[in-house]
Amino acid sequence: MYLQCGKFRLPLAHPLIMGVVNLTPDSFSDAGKFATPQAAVAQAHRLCDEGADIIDIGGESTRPGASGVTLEAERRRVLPVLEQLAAGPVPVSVDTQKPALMRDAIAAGASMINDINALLAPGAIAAVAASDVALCLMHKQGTPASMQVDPHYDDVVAEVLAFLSQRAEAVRAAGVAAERIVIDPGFGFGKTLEHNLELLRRLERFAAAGPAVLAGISRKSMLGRLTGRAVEERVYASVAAALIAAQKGARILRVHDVAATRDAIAVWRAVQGENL
Ligand code: HH2
Repeated sequence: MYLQCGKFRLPLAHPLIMGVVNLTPDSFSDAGKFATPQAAVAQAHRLCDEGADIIDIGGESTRPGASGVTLEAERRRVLPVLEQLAAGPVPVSVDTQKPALMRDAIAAGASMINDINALLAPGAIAAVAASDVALCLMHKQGTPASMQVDPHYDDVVAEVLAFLSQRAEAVRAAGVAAERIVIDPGFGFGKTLEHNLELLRRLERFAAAGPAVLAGISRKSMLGRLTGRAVEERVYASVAAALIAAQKGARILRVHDVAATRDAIAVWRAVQGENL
């Protein structure tokens, strides 16, 4: 099994580590530390040195309560960084909901489009279908502005899985090869702590659905609720969550702390008897 990710073919025999670089002034997880292109590129190189298999860059914060940014502002944040990273040895994913930026990013060498809106925006599927980039389809309930107000599900696992299966089908119907599709239950996106825990507990069901599963739990508020710790002190909880997700079949771990995650995965793989 492999993921077609632009010109890269990434084996999925063991979990890949996706290192996050937020180009926003207002991300919950790193609060504007990488908002200049130089700082962002330096951070991306650091994460690659630490063992990231994919770098995810994003120019719009999606934290609960965030308001959106204009296409122009998002372009100004993302494209200069992408242009500097695209020729490197590690595939670059662009985290965006905007079809126009998806097109620009693919033209500028992005290998993956990571859409928290599961390509639901008009024109999004058409913007990506004819390329060879990987596509991450994420579930959310509501929009970042209001999603944590009162999330409700009768059966969170069944509903999120049904949504992701439908979205994967819609993308396949547009001619996208199965090897390009990734699904993500969207931890923290319109979910209570109990919803998030139930999704993690049952992650095998997503892994059994077919497409590779991405889990993005790193530093999120569910970990703050469980540990009582501030965002910058959630590395141990993040590693624990990533390891649980990996054991339950996640094939891409979206994390801020690459070195720590890589070490945990190395131990797990060794215990499984893999030759490293
Ligand atoms: N989480 C965030 C952003 N993008 N994409 C996917 N596929 N899955 C996720 O869980 C996910 C995501 C939120 O985290 P972060 O990028 O650190 O923060 P912010 O949105 O505030 O920039």
